[in-house]
Parts: sequence; C-alpha cells; structure tokens
Amino acid sequence: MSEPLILVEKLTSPARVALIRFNRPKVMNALNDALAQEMAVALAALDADPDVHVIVVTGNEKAFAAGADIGAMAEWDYAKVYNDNYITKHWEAARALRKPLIAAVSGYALGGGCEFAMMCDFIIAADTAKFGQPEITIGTIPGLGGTQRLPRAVGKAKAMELCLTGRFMSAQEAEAAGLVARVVPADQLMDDVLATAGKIASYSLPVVMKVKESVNAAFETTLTQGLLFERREFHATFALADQKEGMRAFVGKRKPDFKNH
Ligand code: CO8
Repeated sequence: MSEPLILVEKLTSPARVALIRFNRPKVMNALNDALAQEMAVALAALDADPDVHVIVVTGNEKAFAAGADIGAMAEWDYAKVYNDNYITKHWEAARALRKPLIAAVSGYALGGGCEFAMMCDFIIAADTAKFGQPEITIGTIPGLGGTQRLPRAVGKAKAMELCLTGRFMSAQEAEAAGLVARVVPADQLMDDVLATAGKIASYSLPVVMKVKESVNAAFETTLTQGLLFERREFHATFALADQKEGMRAFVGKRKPDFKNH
C-alpha cells in the first residue's frame, strides 16, 4: 500500500474539528492530481458529516504546499489539461463547502499552495510562512485563482507585482497586506489554529454557515444585493432555536447550549 497523500483526522479535542494534513513531505507537499482527488473526496465527506463543524488544512513546518507538482505537469500538453478539466475537476470542490475551512500555513505556500490557502475561508500563518505566485518563473501563470483572489486580498499593485516577479512574500508582509488573518510563532501555529477552530465549532452550525455565506456574498454581489442577502439571513436566524438559546443565555448570564437547529 502506498502512503496516503493526505492524512485526515476527526479530532476529539477540540470537538467537531477535522484536520487534513498534506502528506508529500519529500516534495514540499507538491500538489499532484491524485492528491487533489483525495482532497476533494475528503472535503465533501467532512462537509456532509454532522459531527464536523470546522475543517483545518495544514502541511508541515517546511511547507504548506510548494505548488502544483511541476514534474507531473512538465510534459503535459494542451489537449490533456483541457480534456481532463485539470484543476477544475478536483480543486473546485473546496468552493462548494458550507462549513468553514481554515488554512494553517507554515513554510512555503507557493503557486497552487498559495492559491489553495486563499480558497480557504481564512489563513493563520506561522512567522516562517512564505507566500508567492512563482508560476511565471516556470513559464506559466497561476491557474487555481491566484490572479483573482490575490488582488482581492492584497490589492492590485501588490498582486500584480507578486505575480509578475514571482517573488516570495513573508508572513509579516502578508499580514500587513491583508492576506492572512493572523501571524503566530511557528511553534504555536497548530495550538492557535485548533483553538480558533474549536471556538467556531462551539457555536451553532447553521449560524456559522450563514456567516460564511454572507461574508462570501460580499465578493459575488453588489453592495445593495449583499446587504439584502445579509438582512434576510439575519432575519432567518430568528427561525432557529439556537437564536433563542443564545440570546436567552446572555440575558440569563449563563453559557448557551446550542443544538444546531
Ligand atoms: N513540484 C514538484 N516538486 C517540488 C515542488 C513542486 N512544486 N517544489 C519542491 N519540489 C521538490 C524538489 O524538486 C525537491 O525534490 P528532490 O529532493 O527530489 O530534488 C524537493 O521538493 C525539495 O525542494 P528543494 O530542494 O527545491 O528545496 P529548497 O528548500 O531548495 O527550495 C522551494 C524550496 C523554494 C519551495 C523550491 O522547491 C521551489 O521553488 N519549488 C517550486 C515552487 C513553484 O514554482 N511553485 C509553483 C508551481 S506551478 C503551480 O503551482 C501552478 C498553479 C496552478 C495549478 C494548481 C493546482 C494545484
């Protein structure tokens, strides 16, 4: 049996959190198609699993992922990538998730690695993290959303400069530019990310999913449509028992006991 390309674990502590770890350490977690397929299957299964509220994806100390597997791609031709629907076929599964997906990034997040981190709902980075879109240095361009999500995250000037030069950006620069939610010392990354995931997992799942959907609407709609969407979803929380429980618990000065309905 060959090694699995990703390791999937449903944690007991914190509860309702699943951890996915890229498992190609010898090649800096280069993302080949078999890994992409395993990831798509795992994400869909965890999204459908009622015991899981939050999914965390990580790599290892050296690399979150150093991009698509260059050795695998080197001899592919246009007909192959087009006919295979390369990238779309597996990676777009991440966009269909209703539950939060958090990227815990240590070391290199380059090319497809940076792009997949940006597909996650937010990134927490170790102070060792390095982000970049170096595709131009190997004769291609970003293909998993780098030219679209990077400008939305850090603005046109920095995104254009990063994609055109292929240079790497430090965790500190990424935080200042708005790409990452927070930077933490490398040896505290997983404790911090899992505590964050555990906190989100302690809330009412339908409310968590409404927050995710509403924030994402900010990138897909006009302001007027987005505000209307948020208002409707806010009103809809009043149909949930968990809204009663949350507000009554606050008034009664006790901890809420959310039932996810
Ligand atoms: N693909 C395949 N193998 C890789 C990759 C990669 N992306 N990155 C590193 N490796 C391998 C190296 O070949 C090396 O293997 P070996 O030990 O057999 O020689 C091993 O990992 C260790 O790497 P290095 O010896 O190079 O380690 P360094 O510490 O010297 O350098 C770097 C680390 C800076 C990360 C360097 O390896 C590097 O520049 N890697 C390539 C980065 C890159 O160009 N990424 C973009 C790839 S293209 C892309 O992502 C397209 C996006 C669209 C598709 C998205 C679908 C996922």
